[in-house]
Amino acid sequence: NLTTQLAQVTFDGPLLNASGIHCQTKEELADLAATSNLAGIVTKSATLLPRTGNESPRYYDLAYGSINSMGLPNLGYPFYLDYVQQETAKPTILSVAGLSAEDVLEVLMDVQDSDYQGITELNLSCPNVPGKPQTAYDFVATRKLLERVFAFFTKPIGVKLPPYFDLVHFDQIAAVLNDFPITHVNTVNSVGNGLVVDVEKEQVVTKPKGGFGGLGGAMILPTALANVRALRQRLNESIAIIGTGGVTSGADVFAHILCGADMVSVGTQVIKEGLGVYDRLTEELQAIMAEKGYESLSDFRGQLREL
Ligand code: ORO
Repeated sequence: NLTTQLAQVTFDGPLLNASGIHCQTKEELADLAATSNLAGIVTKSATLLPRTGNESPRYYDLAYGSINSMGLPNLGYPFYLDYVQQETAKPTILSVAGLSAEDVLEVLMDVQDSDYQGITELNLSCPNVPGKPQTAYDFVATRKLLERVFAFFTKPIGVKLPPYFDLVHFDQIAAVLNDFPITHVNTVNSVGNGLVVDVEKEQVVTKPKGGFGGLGGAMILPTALANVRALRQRLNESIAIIGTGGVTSGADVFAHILCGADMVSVGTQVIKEGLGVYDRLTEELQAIMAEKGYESLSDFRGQLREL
């Protein structure tokens, strides 16, 4: 039994797509709706206006992960808001991003006024829009934005966070988030502004921002697990956690849950392997659970042992 709860919504299993992965167009979203062992659908982060995103090449596959600098290409929020109100195959998470606080508030006001009753996720951590900082690295700005959001927003909403690397920063972001009725945090977004060097060509591998981009995949697993664990130790119990980052196997899914994740999302590995990855991860997770004698995710969630 792999069912899990998030914000009063029941999911058949723990696995989600990472936002941005195969979830931008109507066709891609239809593929997700038809994907077995994918328990819910997260949309591409939607902005006020449609965006074509950054110049290509803007995604590069590596043996140890990926680097991307997509720049929030998306069809504009009305498309995704319409989609989540129609999709019925699985629960949805409507991801929303903004180029300014005003943009975010305008989009969220429309979500509030719509018939959508599902979960929304505010992306505070896109590293790839030139000139725009990652909001959640600014604790004061994050608090101010959430104050403005919760002045009118009454539907389930969580936040997508960037990775933090200093224990003090975990304390600081948790202190902000614990003051608001957020449903969940999704941790982590890509590790921002990495740089991949092609030694043979003596050049970068992606075009935007001189080659700087968000890192994902196997190389970020320990960072993702640290963020899940550190936030689980600090956030109110009422705030669920979606663990994102570095999942390539069922053991990695198990590790995320052991660190405290309620659900786990998969990005880079979907690009490498295709949507069949969710079946493989589920089989591997179930094999590990059977071997250990666990019947449900709650049997081991958050139970990581220290030495
Ligand atoms: N890429 C990421 O890695 N995270 C985001 O939130 C957004 C993008 C992008 O569109 O570039």
